[in-house]
Amino acid sequence: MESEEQVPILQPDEKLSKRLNILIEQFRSTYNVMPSFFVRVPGRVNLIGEHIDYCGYAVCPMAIKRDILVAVAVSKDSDIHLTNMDPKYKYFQCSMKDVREINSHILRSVCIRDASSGPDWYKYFLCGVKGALEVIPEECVPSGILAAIWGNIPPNSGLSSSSALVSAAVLLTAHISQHQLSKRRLATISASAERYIGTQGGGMDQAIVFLGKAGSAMLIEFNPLRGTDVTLPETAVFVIAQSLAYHNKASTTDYNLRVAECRLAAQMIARKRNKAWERVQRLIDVQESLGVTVDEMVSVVITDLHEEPYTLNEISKTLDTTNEKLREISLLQSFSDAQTFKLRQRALHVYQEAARVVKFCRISEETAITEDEKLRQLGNLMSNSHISLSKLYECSHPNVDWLVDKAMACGALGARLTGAG
Ligand code: ADP
Ligand code: NG1
Ligand code: MG
Repeated sequence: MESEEQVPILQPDEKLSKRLNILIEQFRSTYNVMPSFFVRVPGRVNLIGEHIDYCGYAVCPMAIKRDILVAVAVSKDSDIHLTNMDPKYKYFQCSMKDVREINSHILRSVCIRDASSGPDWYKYFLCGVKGALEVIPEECVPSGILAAIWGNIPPNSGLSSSSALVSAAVLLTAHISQHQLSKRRLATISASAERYIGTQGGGMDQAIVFLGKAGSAMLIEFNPLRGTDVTLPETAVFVIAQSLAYHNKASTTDYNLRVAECRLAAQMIARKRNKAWERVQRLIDVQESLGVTVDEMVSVVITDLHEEPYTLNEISKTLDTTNEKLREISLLQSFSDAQTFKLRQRALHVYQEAARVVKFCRISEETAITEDEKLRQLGNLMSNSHISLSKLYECSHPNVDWLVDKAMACGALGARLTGAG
């Protein structure tokens, strides 16, 4: 019997059945056998709560219909074979043993060293297989896997095509090994697995992929991971537009730099407030150790952190440590010696964005205000989120800002970038 905790069985409608038949044909013509099962994993749009999951704060995404579909069967040899419906993603084959044994640092560095266009597509799949193999007993896993992939989530558009692919690989590896894992476990494994690509993501994307429900957005909270349905006003319409500005997170340091800035900001505040900073990893940790609200953290940030960018030397001096130790416990990735860190701006964004998420969910469920007023308030929160991402977090792009301005000029109640930017 299916439980709430387990991934539901796919119930294809007419449109999906047509796609499955096309995928079966690709599978059969490539491997000369029929697939034995399929997995389907959605993309997501984040409504609010951007760049705060890795700081420990709740986010509010929803799953979308665009997906990654994979047809799968056991392979008689000991290899993973991958074919893709899109010819730009070339056929790939490697041994299961290599994926099992590959050192995570090697997979990560191999990926980072790739061209500026980002890691080869199959590496996202291998991250997922590797993540699953780490928790499934070796004797349960078949010697090899045949897979045919078909995705229609526009890549690099903030809709998390990569997490859908990684999560699909985790799910199919578990299923082919007859190893049942709960949705929450799959989400956690997928979040860790995707970090092998080189980015220190917070887990929002993989969580909504598995926990999301049709017809509602979801408040995703971390540690422990949990999802609560958020019912949006019936008249709310969300339009997703793509700026066509391209930026691959995995081949640049920008994303991890923001993660590091948040960690350093948390450690600096902890130190200034006489807390043991070495144990502080996330901005939520320091909030909890001070026992104050996120709103109060805004004043703490303004008091404790200055506006000018920090050098590593200044941070080490304040924390009474060395640059080497900081590189090891706080940066977790090499940055040039000239790198500076905008601690105040990043921390301000995080605490204010965390407060916006709480308000967004509260207003969505509010019964004492009119529908129009609800929409107006939700729209305002989304627009304020965008301003913060653009000005304090500096992760927008002129094309995205242009789209936001145009949307507002056309009568939208709010507009913002979604995803990492
Ligand atoms: P996002 O997750 O925002 O879409 P990323 O840069 O994180 O952007 O991931 C995009 C990458 O994921 C693509 O460059 C490609 O390597 C991989 N990918 C996405 N969709 C597919 C697909 N349908 N088939 C193969 N690889 C895909
Ligand atoms: P994108 O780049 O949109 O998939 C990334 C992270 C999320 C979150 C957002 C910013 C991964 C896989 N995803 O999402 O965890 O931090 O940026 O809110 O790293
Ligand atoms: Mg991605």
